Amino acid sequence: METVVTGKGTEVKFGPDLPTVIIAERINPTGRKSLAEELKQGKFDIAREDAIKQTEAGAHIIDINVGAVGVDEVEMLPKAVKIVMEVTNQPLCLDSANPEALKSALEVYPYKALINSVNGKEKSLEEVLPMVKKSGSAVICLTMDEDGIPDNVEKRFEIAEKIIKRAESIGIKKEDLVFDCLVMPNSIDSNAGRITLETQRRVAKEFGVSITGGYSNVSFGMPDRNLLNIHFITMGIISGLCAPITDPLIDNLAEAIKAADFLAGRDPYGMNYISFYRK
Ligand code: THG
Repeated sequence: METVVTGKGTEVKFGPDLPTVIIAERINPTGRKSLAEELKQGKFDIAREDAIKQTEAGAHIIDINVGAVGVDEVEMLPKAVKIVMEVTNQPLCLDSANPEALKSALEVYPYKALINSVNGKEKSLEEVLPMVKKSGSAVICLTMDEDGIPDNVEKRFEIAEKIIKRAESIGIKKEDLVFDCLVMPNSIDSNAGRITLETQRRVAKEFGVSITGGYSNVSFGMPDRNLLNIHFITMGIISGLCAPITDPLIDNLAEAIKAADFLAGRDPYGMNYISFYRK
């Protein structure tokens, strides 16, 4: 099983038996006042610079989220997509809770995108899945529904099953569904990380699908967030994680991922690990 997304002349593959790929999270105004301010003024200098820096740091896929108070995502998401395509050939992950914004961004993206996201809510399934099918994109599936984010593995698993059934019923292939078992701040509930990882293992084992997640969420409210983020990603990698949404600029992250892939049997003979050190 392999999930494939594309950019200009670039193809990125990930899956349960493949090396981990990085979905770069920095183009997101949440918690970044300067970026939020810039987007409000209709400017993209920081976003452009972030796309360049993240690509140079080895990001495989670039997430674009322009959601902030005072920003019209339907107008701004496609504009950001065009700007980012000018400076990187990596595939894009179109990140919005607003289906209309996803639609307008898809209209300007001529390759196979990763849509972020659909969830188990009836409204989301009805609006987003047809868009996925029509555009031939892949999509991130959040294991939450009308009742919010379940606090237990069983319920998250059931939502994953529901999304798979609905997607397959309209002809979307399983390899185009990338499950996000929901990463929550471990500072609020000490079991948050454990629940995410256990859900991932169950979803991966039962359905054989690709797994992603907003891995930086785990460390909100704690000191040395980068340390926690690196460790949670390496723990995720042995629990089905294929493509974390994270900050590729974190020191030592790339090394840690190469090591974890090798130790988890996802880098035969350590070829990637070894060639990384030759560089
Ligand atoms: N699942 C999916 N998509 C997502 C998320 C998810 N997209 C958005 C988010 N969650 C993942 N992206 C981020 C981006 C930034 C941060 C966390 C998650 C973050 N930012 C710092 C802060 O807010 O303090 C600021 C960074 C800086 O200033 O450099 O932590 O869960 N599918």
